[in-house]
Amino acid sequence: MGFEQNFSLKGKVAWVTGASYGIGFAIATAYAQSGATIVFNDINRELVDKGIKAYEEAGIKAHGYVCDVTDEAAVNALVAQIEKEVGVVDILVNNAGIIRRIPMTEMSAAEFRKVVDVDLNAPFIVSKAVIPSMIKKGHGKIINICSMMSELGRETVSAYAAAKGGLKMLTRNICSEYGKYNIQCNGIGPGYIATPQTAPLRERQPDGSRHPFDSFIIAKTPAERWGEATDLMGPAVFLASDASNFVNGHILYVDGGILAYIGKQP
Ligand code: NAP
Ligand code: GCO
Repeated sequence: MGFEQNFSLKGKVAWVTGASYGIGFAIATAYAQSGATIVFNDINRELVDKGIKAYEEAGIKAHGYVCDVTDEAAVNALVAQIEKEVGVVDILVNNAGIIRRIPMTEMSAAEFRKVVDVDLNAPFIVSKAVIPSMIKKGHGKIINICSMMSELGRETVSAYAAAKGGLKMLTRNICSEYGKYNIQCNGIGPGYIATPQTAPLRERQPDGSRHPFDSFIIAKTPAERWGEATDLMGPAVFLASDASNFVNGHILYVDGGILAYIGKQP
């Protein structure tokens, strides 16, 4: 058996939250193509049905469930249902997330709390729900989808940056507390990726020119392009596979070099 088998996910159950489309969908697709059985959830039936259809079109039989990841009772019930209908979760990707771009002094406490609830509290809730069975099984992989904002701030994203910064430290703490049970918890920090979440930052201007933020990101990225969700597939498979069994508490930035670069001189 060649070394490449260390990257196989054959026989594993992988749950990617919020994976009807976008980054989660790309990661789940990579996992399926690496041999895993795919479980995903999204916040409503319409999105789940859309996701199931999209997976089918990609040749993947995915198990889709409606679940709001901020609802602890619903998450715990879903874990029991997944274990009964599919099997124990070997790989969890905390992907579901939201962003609200509002200047901090104009943001309500409720809006701030909502972002933190989805982007930080939910990864806690879902990880807490799957870890006991991972301990019993003797292994587990938890991958938290962090962000450039786990390291950097920018105007209007205070709640998101606070949550993603917290998610980096939650990742390190799960590593610290559960590494002895052969559970590896790592993060992926995507750069600026072309998904619906960043569509407002890439909209063409009325005169057909690039959005100013679009031009800014191109100047800040050595690769001189936005990332695609497919750019995350390889790193996600690596962190979910046996090839990364001694990698723990690490945030793998997949950003085309943004964090290493001062930016192109205007
Ligand atoms: P996206 O297009 O907004 O997809 C996020 C998914 O999560 C959507 O399906 C969304 O459903 C779902 N979701 C939101 N709240 C949920 C909840 N309470 N329960 C269950 N599902 C929920 O985002 P994306 O660009 O693919 O990003 C995925 C992850 O990567 C997020 O954590 C994001 O913060 C992170 N990220 C994105 C980028 C980027 O440039 N795109 C870069 C770094 C990190 P709805 O459609 O109903 O909202
Ligand atoms: C923003 C963007 C970013 C990306 C991503 C970068 O408004 O700055 O949405 O936050 O989503 O998190 O890594």
